[in-house]
Amino acid sequence: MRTQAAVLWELNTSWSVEEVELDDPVEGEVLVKLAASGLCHSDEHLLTGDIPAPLPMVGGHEGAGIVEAVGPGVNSLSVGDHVVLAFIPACGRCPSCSSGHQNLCDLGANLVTGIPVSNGIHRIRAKGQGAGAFCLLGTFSPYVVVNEASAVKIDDDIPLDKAALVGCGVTTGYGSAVYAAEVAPGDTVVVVGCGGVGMNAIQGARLAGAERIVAVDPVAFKREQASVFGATHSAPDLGAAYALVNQLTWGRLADKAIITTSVASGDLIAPTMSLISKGGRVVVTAVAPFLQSDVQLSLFELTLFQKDLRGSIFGSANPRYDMPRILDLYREGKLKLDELITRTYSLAEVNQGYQDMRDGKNIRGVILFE
Ligand code: CXF
Ligand code: ZN
Repeated sequence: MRTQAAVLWELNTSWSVEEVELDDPVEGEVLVKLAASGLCHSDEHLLTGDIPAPLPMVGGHEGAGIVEAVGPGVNSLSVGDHVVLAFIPACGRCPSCSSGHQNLCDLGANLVTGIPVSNGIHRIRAKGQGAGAFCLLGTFSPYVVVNEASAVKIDDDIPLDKAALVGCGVTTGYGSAVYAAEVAPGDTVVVVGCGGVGMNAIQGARLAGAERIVAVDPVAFKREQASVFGATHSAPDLGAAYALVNQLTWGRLADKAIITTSVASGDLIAPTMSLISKGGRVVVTAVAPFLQSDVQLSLFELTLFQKDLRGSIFGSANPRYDMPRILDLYREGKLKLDELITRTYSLAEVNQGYQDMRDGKNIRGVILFE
């Protein structure tokens, strides 16, 4: 079929919204008509080259919609099913999936190349050339063909524009607090960076029983919004956060800190490690540029204060278990999704959406399809 898509042709340019050719689903794949796609910072990482990937690539990895056709051999989904697309597929059979770590599924190996796991052949052609689908999804298009491992069935009553956010930002943030940081009742938690992922780390920390949640962000609008999601305090930078946490905890410092800035960098590690107490943990969820390898870290404190520094992808969550569970929390009014969406755009406005993100105007921008 012919459809529209936002394609990246060259680094540090902009998304080109153009007509592309999309193939029918093959064995194990489904065609999904999307209702919405979130604008996550990782697509910006693709544009800047922080995440090195072969181009052209159709962007977008945070989508939800309705299954319109199924290929041969698909047995987990039917036409008409409402689905959220997970930015890492979960095959259910590899060592990671079968040991409860679907976020590390072996099918994720081609996440960044965007080459379909089903048969290694591009499903999309742009200007006659094979194009990848970012995170094996490519949700900057009203139609996607994805492996059934990337699609999770959800209840029909959940609004799809809200559900889309659970495909990356919500689950990543929530899981960073609940699973990666293992926030416990009574904890003091610092969340560094309050965009679409950070706000959900705040929600996850609140649901896990944190007593104090300190939101750190230089943008006043984001610090204000953080209180809507459960932050109890805020600070504009790590220096101010240290003074605040020190005073709030009578010098014991925080139990957990979660880095969810738009871009991770080595110079964030030492000041964030200094926010946590003996036996505390720092989780790095933000993505750093591929070539970034310099980190300042007090190894003395790491050992003597038994501190823990941990990376996390997809919030260390299991998409097939956690995404429907998060949507249940939303339905029960215990986790906010509506408030995450600051502005909506048409596909043609995708570059405006990213400019608004760069300008710090959005918690989440969302593309709505027809
Ligand atoms: C990213 C993580 C790095 C690979 C692409 C997707 N996560 C989501 O935003
Ligand atoms: Zn994302």
